[in-house]
Amino acid sequence: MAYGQVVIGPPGSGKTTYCDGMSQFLKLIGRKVAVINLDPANDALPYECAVNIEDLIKLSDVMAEHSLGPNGGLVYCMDYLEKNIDWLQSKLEPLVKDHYLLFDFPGQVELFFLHSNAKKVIMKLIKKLDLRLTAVHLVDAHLCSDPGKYVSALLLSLSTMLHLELPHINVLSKIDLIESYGKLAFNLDFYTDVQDLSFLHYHLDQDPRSSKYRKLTKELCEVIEDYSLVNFTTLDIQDKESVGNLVKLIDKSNGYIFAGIEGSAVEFSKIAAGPLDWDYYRVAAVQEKYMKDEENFVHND
Ligand SMILES: Nc1nc2c(ncn2[C@@H]2O[C@H](COP(=O)(O)OP(=O)(O)OP(=O)(O)O)[C@@H](O)[C@H]2O)c(=O)[nH]1
Ligand SMILES: [Mg+2]
Repeated sequence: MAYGQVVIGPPGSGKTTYCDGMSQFLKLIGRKVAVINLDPANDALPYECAVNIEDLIKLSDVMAEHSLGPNGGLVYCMDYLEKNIDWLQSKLEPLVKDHYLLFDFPGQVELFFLHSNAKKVIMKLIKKLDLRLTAVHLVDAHLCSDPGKYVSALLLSLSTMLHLELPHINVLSKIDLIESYGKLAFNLDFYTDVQDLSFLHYHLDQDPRSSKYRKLTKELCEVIEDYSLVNFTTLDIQDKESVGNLVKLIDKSNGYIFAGIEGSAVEFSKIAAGPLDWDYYRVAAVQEKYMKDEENFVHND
């Protein structure tokens, strides 16, 4: 069994930089990390990659051979990867024994909420190699500076979560730059917690383009709230504390924190479903305190 992350998000949201920074951080805390580049358009990789899709198929070849543009070419490459999943499986087999895996995916978001190839690749790997993966969905924090773009980011995050069906963490990336886009209409908590989107309506009305779609946007916001699935955490990839907090969240979501627990699943569920010792002690402590207080009270009398 191996643990890892599927790093996805719109173009330029920081996926490749994230894989680089995250692998450095994880190595610093003592994990063996393998970064797998599944973006055939990634030509200048900042990290040393353990597996590179370029060794299987090159985007430039696909575009030339099939007269496709870069986006069509990428869909073709994902399709080709799915058909040749054995190639990827054989490359990953020696790594899964002791490595933590980071998958760097392309930024074409339609691959993750519309087409099924990328999802099938992930699902096949999970099944064949017994992987525990979390989808880390990066969205540029810049989108918070415009209410219309923010609603799009929410919709994209929701559709990706529903499509991929993986443990999922949405991240507002490049949070260090947020102040450079001017003052936000709300506190950052509003954008990360996604609690009450009705507050956005006033701001959407200020823009004549968005006010035209007021009713549609209102309905979309209601859909997002009804599902109640989307929230964000923030990330500045150069800040160790920020990366560390995200690692804690990811470790909880894919079960890495339980990796050290010995014993079978049955034993584990016995512990999980067992009586809560701490509750007993808490009650006992409260009772003790209560009795002492009463004693003092009686003495003072
Ligand atoms: N300030 C800041 N810049 C960042 C951060 N993360 C990424 N960047 C910058 O954002 C730009 C795009 O980053 P990439 O890692 O190439 O983004 P990507 O999502 O892999 O892009 P595609 O693969 O083309 O979809 C680069 O110039 C990075 O240096 C961050 O946390 N803070
Ligand atoms: Mg990239």
